[in-house]
Amino acid sequence: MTDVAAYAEIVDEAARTARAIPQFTDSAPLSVIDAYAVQAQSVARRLSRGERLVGVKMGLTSRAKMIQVGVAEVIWGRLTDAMRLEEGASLSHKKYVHPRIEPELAFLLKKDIDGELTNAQALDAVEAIAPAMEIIDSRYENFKFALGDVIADNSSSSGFVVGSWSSPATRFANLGLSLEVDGRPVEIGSTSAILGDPIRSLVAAARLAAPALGGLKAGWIILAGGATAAHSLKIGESVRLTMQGLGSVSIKVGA
Ligand code: OOG
Ligand code: MG
Repeated sequence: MTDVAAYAEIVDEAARTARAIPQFTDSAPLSVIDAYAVQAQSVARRLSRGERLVGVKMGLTSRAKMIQVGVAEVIWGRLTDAMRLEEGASLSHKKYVHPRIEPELAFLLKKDIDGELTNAQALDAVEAIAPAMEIIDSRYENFKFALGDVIADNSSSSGFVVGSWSSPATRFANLGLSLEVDGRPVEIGSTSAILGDPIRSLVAAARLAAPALGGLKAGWIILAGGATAAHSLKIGESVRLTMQGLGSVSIKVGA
């Protein structure tokens, strides 16, 4: 039997102190149900330290991401206010184990949603969309994990930055995007890499994550998942995501 509370303390401490840990699944199997229970308890520890739940991140919603990490299931994690970085901010590399960054689309909800929705119903709950970047930081050594490990580790959530919001009337199913580091493109892609259309990621969030959270709430941010492989951040880099028609968003990497 998995000791959920003990596992939750281990991943939470690894994240808090930026220290890598061995994969749980190296020593014992970890079911998806238990892994989400570990995630819930580890994030509850963050909330008890004063952080606030502000949304959900979807993960492994593109082939590029599934291939990069070797896990082929859509997963989700919880976002807190402490994970949000201001546009143009400098993040501190030493607060992470081995941070990576990836281009995403963010949804801002204007209605509570839960359960089985059509694409149109999901779109109807969206107040605005924005280009966003997620900073992921697996707490496992060498960024290597199995499905249960990554779910328990809050699906590698560690930071996110959101650009300017646009109307959801902007068609966003197939927007070109470029992730640039120090002015050079390192990843080029399209929002269509996210489940064929990022709205499907919001539908998946309502089906998979909402039941565990008592619904997805108006005012929450939902990150649709990386559209390309993630880039490993190095001190001194400036990273900018530009998304066709939606503008750009950037951050810097400090020591
Ligand atoms: C797992 C989290 C995946 C995404 O956008 O696909 C994710 C990882 O890559 O560490 O955030
Ligand atoms: Mg992501």
